[in-house]
Amino acid sequence: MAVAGVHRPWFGATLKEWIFTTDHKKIGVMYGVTSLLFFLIAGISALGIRLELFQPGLQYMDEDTYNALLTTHGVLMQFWWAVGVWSSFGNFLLPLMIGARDVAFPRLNALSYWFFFSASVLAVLTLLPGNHIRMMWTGYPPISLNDNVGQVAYYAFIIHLLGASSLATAVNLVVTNLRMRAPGITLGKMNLFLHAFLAMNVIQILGVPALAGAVTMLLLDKYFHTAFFDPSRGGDPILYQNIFWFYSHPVVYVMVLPAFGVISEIVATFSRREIFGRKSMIAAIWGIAILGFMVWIHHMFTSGIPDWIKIIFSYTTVLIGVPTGIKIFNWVATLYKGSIRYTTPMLYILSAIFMFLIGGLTGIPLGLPAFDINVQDSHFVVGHFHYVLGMTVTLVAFGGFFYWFPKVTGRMYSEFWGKVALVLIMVGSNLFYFLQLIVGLEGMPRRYADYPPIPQWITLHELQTVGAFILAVGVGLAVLNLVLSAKFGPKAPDNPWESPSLEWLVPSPPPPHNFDKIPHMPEDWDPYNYEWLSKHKKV
Ligand code: HEM
Ligand SMILES: [Cu+2]
Repeated sequence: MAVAGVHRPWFGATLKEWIFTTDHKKIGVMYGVTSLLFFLIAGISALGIRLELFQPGLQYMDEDTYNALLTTHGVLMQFWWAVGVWSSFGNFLLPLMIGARDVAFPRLNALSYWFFFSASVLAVLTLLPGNHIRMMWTGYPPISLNDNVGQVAYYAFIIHLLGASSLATAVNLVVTNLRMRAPGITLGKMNLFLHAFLAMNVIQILGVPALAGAVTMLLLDKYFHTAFFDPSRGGDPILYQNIFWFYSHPVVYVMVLPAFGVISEIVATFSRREIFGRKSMIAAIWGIAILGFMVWIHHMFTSGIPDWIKIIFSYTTVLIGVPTGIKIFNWVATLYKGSIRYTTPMLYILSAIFMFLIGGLTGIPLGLPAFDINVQDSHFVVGHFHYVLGMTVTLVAFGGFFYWFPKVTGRMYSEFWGKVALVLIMVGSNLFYFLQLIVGLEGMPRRYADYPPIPQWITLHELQTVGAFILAVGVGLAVLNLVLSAKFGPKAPDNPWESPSLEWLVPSPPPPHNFDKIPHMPEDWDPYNYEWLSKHKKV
């Protein structure tokens, strides 16, 4: 069964074609390039932070610059990398996987990207000296109501642009997924990647308005003299925290659910079998999405919340470990008795599962107020979310980049350098983040540019900085591998991984309209039926 005929490469488009395109594949590539670029900028600001923390005292910058770097790092990593990178995967892959020619609203899709791009330009401008924003990614009042933290209006505008972009993308992808699946691709036969994206986009649609509301109220307080949050005029700063975390806890699942989807695809392909407990996987995705909206108070255990509320949210937080555990169990059970192929993407994904385990296991005690009040706002929390968010999302994104690289570019990456990069990333990041957990347990507060010259702390900080630089070299190698292979890599076959999932049944790179005829998927087809492919050799 051939699902696409003429091979017309779309990749060599002119600048004008890139700018005016409504092709989901080009837009996906543009998201990928933008978010990777911002990942690098955010990474470089992190190296600045780590350099300053190498020794006690202030060596390289003043506190204000430190705060600006930390804000830039946090905002870019979360919104541009951990959220933004999935717009790349979603845009490129979703229509291909469901047998559609494009998303439901292609022009809206282009608008989403250009909103994202405009926000990107504005964000880059905050790096200029007079333009710094210094209120951290959380923007808590009353600090954010002070005049010395930078332009709140500017920051709010960036968030609104991003929010509009995310909302439009989310609506677009949900409609595409639900309305445009080719005949034969039932909900039950949908890739787990698509289920994860569906849930993630629903979270965006429900959550983004809350964040937009929070920053709008902040704006009104700052410039129009309302008093939602300003305690000096009778406002309640805790109200901001509630609204902010109502979105910003679920957003961690916006970052990690797509990663779960990608993990499932890659684990299945390279174990040559369907994901163990596929239905329970789908249930777990939705369980996480729903429970994710019921745990936000765990970010506020030290904000003077009544005890009975803390207890309820402690239960819900620990409960979310159950669907999360189910997913990890199912991936491992898939590997068991699978015929595993240790390709570069597979090794990134296996490393990601390992890192997620450490991240998840540090999250559970944080969900218990009795433990959390001791480490709140310490480097322990920073270590926790760098395991789950920093490393899991990053490893999965790179695993996904390598996995779909042949499809996107029509070329192969270097297996050898992909693996070398992974070794450096794993050594560097564990040296960095594990010691961050330890120095946090010993009381190192987060967001401080300086620390007392306790000999053990100095050693722990020095080693972390060394780890951060090893990690950076690994990431640099991985990016270089992608960039150079896109130009010089050997030609890739259409389906190098021998997967029956629909995106692999079209040429690499896919032709402009993906499918000449909308495919009708036969009864015996399934994206994870690896025997199906050998019976239909022609594709
Ligand atoms: C079993 C799963 C998890 C549990 C039980 C858990 C629990 C927690 C708790 C209780 C906190 C608040 C700690 C404090 O501020 O004192 C926290 C912070 C955080 N977690 Fe998790 N977490 C889990 C998974 C994740 C995942 C998957 C991500 C991201 C992909 C994530 C990202 C974060 C972030 C970003 C913060 C800190 C936010 C900030 O204050 O700036 N967590 N986690
Ligand atoms: Cu949370």
